[in-house]
Amino acid sequence: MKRQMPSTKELEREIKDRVKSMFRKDFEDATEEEIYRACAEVVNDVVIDNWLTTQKEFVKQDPKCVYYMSMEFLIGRLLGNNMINMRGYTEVMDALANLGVDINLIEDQEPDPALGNGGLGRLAACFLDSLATLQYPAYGCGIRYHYGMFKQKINDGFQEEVPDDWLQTRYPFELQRSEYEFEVKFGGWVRYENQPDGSTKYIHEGYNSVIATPYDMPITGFDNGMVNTLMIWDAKPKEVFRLASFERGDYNKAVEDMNLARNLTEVLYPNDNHIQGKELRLKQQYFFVSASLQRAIDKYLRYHNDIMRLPEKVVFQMNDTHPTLTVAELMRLLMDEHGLGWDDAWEVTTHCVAYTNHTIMAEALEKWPEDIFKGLLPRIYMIVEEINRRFCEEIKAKFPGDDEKVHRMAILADGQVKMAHMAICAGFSVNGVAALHTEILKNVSLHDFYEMYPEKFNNKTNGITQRRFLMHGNYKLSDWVIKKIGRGWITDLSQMEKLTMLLDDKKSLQQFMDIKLENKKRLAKYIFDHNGIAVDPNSIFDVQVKRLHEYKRQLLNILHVMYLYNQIKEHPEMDFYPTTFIFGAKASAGYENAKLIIKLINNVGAVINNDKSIDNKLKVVFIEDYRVSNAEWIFAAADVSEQISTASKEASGTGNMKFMLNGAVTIGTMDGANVEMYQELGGENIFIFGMSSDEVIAHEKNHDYNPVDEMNKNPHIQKVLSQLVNGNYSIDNPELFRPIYNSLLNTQCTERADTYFVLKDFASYCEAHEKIQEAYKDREKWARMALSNVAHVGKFSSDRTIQEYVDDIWHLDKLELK
Ligand code: NBG
Repeated sequence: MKRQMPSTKELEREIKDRVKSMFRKDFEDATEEEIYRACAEVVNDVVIDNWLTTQKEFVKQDPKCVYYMSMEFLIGRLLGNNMINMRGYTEVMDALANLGVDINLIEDQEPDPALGNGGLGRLAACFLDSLATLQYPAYGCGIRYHYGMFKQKINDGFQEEVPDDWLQTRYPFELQRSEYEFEVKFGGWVRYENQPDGSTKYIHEGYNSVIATPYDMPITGFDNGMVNTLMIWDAKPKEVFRLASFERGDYNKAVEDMNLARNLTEVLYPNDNHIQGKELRLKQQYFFVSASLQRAIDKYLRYHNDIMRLPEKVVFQMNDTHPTLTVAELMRLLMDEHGLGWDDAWEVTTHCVAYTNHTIMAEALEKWPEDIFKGLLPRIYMIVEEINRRFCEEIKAKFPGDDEKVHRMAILADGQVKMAHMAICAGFSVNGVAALHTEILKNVSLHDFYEMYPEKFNNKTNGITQRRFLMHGNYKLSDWVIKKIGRGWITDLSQMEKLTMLLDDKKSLQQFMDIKLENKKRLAKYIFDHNGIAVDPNSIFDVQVKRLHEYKRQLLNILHVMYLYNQIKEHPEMDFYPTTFIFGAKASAGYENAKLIIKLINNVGAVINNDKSIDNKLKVVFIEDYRVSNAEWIFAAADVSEQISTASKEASGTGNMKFMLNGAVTIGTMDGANVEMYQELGGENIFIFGMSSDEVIAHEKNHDYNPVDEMNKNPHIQKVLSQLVNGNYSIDNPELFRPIYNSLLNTQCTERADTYFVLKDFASYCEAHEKIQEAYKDREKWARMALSNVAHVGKFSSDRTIQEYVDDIWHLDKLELK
């Protein structure tokens, strides 16, 4: 039976009791942190009961389930999310209010678990939310990084990285499950033994190993009593005593094992759309893949005896290439531990694994040097060699005489192990994350593979969960929508369509805009408290928040701000609607160009924000430490959403959808899921600019783009570029921004200059912004555009995405819950 949250009255009592039993304090004397912990336990009580019930039904009904394999789960804070999903948010809020405490302050005590970089990790978290809400059994499998995504401090305009010690105090929403520990082995060598029956036995020796210990986190569905599990793995050394006494006095090895365990799960690599080829990263990948597969097979064999029928109950979805070792490790377990021959093991594996591609960026394609790979995973390497041998035979048979093609497609080539090639070779499904992205995969970046296995390729356009990004982040709008069209949209976002009936209702439009203003005031206060900058909530809030990457073109945005500033200075009389440009972005710690762009944004802000002569027409704000928790408030407050990547480069984007859900109007290129937003919205409710992906791809192919031409024909660009290097924005060190200037214009080497076509799209971007200015001045028209965005957001729920994965790829069984 589903357990409900207690009533407000009961909650008041329970929270007070908890504070007393946990901290031996009266409520009045408790700190906010202590109250948070008490609330977490009260909510946990309900969650745990439902978790138990779900797991019991799981055993009884024996449904097929998905293991979502991902190096990243950017789950964000759980207290608020769990309260919403258990339908007790308002009750807790009221209980706390009755006790004289603001729920926001309490929620703010929770560390924001940032076990992910950006879109890829947040997508995984949204998927788990939707799976539980749709009652599909699922496990998230990942790593319990001790330090998640770093905290960003801005010091003199520069980014500084500070470790994110989210486990400093016990995290209330995780549960260590020591009963499910497994050993994972690295290094050593493989010995063969011929068996009497003619088969060969492979024995792994001389390895180092760690114990993988899982921590389970509950993933609650919305209002259905369903609770799935996110299992994140931590590493610990084999018992020190055992090491010393059983490893034949090999003290060095004991120390090595201990260090291995200590380092393995220490930190998340802070790279988004970029691979750092570090051996430790490969170790992390194998570690969580091996542990997760062992647990999955263990669970399967507890209730079934025919391992050949594993695909009937289990599917492993590989979130990008990071967990591709799933292929070879599953083969190893099936053959070496469970006695299958190659053909049977391959049959099972290729019906259990599927692969999602999340990018076409070349620097994100995972390739491991063969020697590192072989040294670290000797048995796995042997298996990969055999997979590769058979795969190359298959290519030759299908395309006789095309040796070039075999070389291009091989898993082992040029001294490297190509992870995507293995994922596609073994996966029964290969999907992209937006329609355009999937087309580019098929026609350009994975064309060879598409020719070989057209039936594997399919599209699953990304989505987001409306429970977190509207109900929790923007409860005012959420309540208003409930008043207007009921509650159906909470689990069926397509019902937002009903809002179209309000598009000509002046009173509703006004209410809608009043809520936006309230949200802008909330953000303005946050900005004042954190940045000391006073921004006018009545100005246009024009926002770009996402990871900093040159292809996402924050540079285009800030160059345009510099241009606007010039215009306002030159033409003080010009009719300009005051605008606040808001940025938030973390740059990977080693990505110099990206970090310099952050500095540029901050320096431009410092000049503009302090220039009294422009009468507060322009403000530039860089929000420090952009993360899930402040993102929710930022989306709620945005008027304009900047989705301006170079066409073809952003596989999908998901921030674009979160803004749309909150009634911001997009300025964007025809890239990623923007294309589908455009289709849902019609051209009049979105501002599209710039080159198409076909044009970009053609320029890249023909090498015929010269940014100097763009500069020469546009005096505004000339002026802005000269201001990059004349000390305008860096008096003390006029050369500071020279690397940015060179990246755009590098006259020695035009082929590599302005890789992302910033100057090429500049004029068209300026024009689109002029249209936004015009549109915003007509307040009613703008309200209609903004509300249209909410009304047409239905497609972009992760509930829709998950249902498509289930129908086309996973074929899961729904769990029945009373
Ligand atoms: C990112 C893409 C985004 C996309 C997310 C989720 C990687 C490798 N890819 O466009 O850049 O929205 O994945 O699919 O992080």
